[in-house]
Amino acid sequence: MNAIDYRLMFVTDDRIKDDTLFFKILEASLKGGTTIVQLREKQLHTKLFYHRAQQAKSICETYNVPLIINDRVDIALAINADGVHLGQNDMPVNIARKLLGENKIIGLSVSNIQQAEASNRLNINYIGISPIFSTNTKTKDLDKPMGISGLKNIRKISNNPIVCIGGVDEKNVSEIIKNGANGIAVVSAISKAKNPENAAKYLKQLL
Ligand code: TZP
Ligand code: MG
Repeated sequence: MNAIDYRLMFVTDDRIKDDTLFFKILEASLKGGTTIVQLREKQLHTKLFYHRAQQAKSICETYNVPLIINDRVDIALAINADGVHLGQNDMPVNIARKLLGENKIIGLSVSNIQQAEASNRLNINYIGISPIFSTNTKTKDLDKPMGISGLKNIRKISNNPIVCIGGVDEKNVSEIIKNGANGIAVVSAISKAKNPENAAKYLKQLL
């Protein structure tokens, strides 16, 4: 697999129901310099999720940016996405790897040092520290924020690239990168910005 640029992951905002707006924001984020997209849908039925994924894939291809799918290995396979992002309670990594093959990206959320240690023994491409700071965007199954001290501890022991998610914005991005993360993953800092393209551009500059 080519080296993946994890610097700026845009995680799509499933609060946006209107498809036109949803894809407008996705495209703006790509114009602004998003380096990888994670399609995250917690509420859509499978058929609608699949259609959003198909469309997202075609937009990401135009910008030559990889698209990964949150939770759903089946949808990643169906649209030939570049990979998946899995949580601790999603499909086991070894099974996802079997299904996806060696050339796809698998990201895994970790919320503590034990999970990060265990992830060193898994066939994954990156870990997501989840959450690094507090956030209102995700309310279900959210662990305690790990903060910069958590990031530092995980950096010391992890073999994998690290992406930080949760409450990341232009005010804290520099500190995250300074402390060893390879990238940030954001929802609101782009999706809720007045101008999502400029927001992505600004975040990218800070990376
Ligand atoms: N996983 C951990 S925190 C989070 C997810 C999907 C939400 C991040 O959203 P925001 O708006 O960037 O804080
Ligand atoms: Mg999940």
